[in-house]
Amino acid sequence: MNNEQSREYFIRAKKVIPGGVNSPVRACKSVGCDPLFVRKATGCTVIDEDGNSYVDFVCSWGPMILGHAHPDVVAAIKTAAPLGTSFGAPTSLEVELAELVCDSVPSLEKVRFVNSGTEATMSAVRLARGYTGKDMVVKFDGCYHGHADSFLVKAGSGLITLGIPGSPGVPEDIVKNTLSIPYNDTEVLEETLRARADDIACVIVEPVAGNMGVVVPEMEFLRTLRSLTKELGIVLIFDEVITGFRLALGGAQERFGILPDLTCLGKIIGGGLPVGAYGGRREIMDQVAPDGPVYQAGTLSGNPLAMAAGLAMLKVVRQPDFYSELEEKSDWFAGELSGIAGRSSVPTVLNRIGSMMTCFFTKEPVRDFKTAAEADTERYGQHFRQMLSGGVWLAPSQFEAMFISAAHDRTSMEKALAMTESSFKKLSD
Ligand code: KE4
Repeated sequence: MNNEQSREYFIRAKKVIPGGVNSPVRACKSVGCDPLFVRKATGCTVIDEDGNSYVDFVCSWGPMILGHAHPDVVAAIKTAAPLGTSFGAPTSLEVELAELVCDSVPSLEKVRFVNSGTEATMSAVRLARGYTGKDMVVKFDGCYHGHADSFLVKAGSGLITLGIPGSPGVPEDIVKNTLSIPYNDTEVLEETLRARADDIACVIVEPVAGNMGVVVPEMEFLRTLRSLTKELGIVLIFDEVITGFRLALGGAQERFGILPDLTCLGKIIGGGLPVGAYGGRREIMDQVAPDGPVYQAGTLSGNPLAMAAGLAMLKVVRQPDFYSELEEKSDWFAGELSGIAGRSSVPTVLNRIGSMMTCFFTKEPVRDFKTAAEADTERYGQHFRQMLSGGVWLAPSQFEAMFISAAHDRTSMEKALAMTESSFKKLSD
């Protein structure tokens, strides 16, 4: 496969952009290869700068649930652009999108648009702190909520080891209020919340984890989380940046029937343009400026092109049968993938819910960060490179999700499955 153009762009990029990329995981360091530069994408196919085409299971890390360059989304952007690209003033588009988002997500009475998932989660945590008057935040090992300081703590910085910075540049003073405890561990959860209820403003959780690879919550864990936070006056924040509009129209909270106090959204909600959002009960959201004292702002929040793209996307996913058809297709693909893995001698565990899944190269079930970390990342890297050379683009990290979109057809999925079978044969040699 000729990667000459990508190689040249990468050399140029590294001179003017840190690591040659605008987000670290795109550098493909953990899978032992250089990044390919994308020229264009349509449907479930991505074409790189050398003209090589790939069946895409990254889907821009989740947003492209309709597939790339969906005609309705492209048309919406084309219609909006000539009317002006940003005003710094309210528009009808953001009202329409806010109404549709609140109508779609069960716990949302009000929503504020921002420009990324990170902005959404950092704002939701500030709001929870402002609303409760308490400072502590509880998160879970292996869950990622964007790169705001208070989230960048070392895993396991729980009750015993208060927040330890997970990155240089993050002051201990900031993360000492963040506790990180194991996902799916109901006992530690109860112990932590009861011990520090008077100090804990909120718990933030990925209701299905996507950032340690896909890890599905045990229902007892999620139900206990909801009941305990209600009992103890702690704000429950569902970070649905990945699961929102992915697992159901109303996200994980609709799928599981568990309603948080605040929800963070991103990715899909912008149809591929930069949109994040946080929202929840009116009583809490009315604390946000200018109505309330909790400050949050953004020059490009509610950007008209992004709102137009988000509206177009939402109108497609709100069509009857959208999610049932995606579920059926994903179910078939996961079944075939499990069959291939089961027939090979390569130890793998497939975690899947809806149209998001991860094939872990490990023997034991993966139910939290500790068991996810047992996976053989070397072997994953070899699998990634073999699949890429066969024209299939997987997430360049064992600890991410792969996504099925409405644009994945039987032919593209069968190609990916055939490549998987051939890759597994090489892995078991
Ligand atoms: P952004 O700031 O990247 O829009 O969203 C942060 C974020 C928040 N919450 C969850 C559950 C997320 O998954 C993310 C971002 N996800 C990663 C990959 N899983 C984005 C990819 C990247 O960092 O380049």
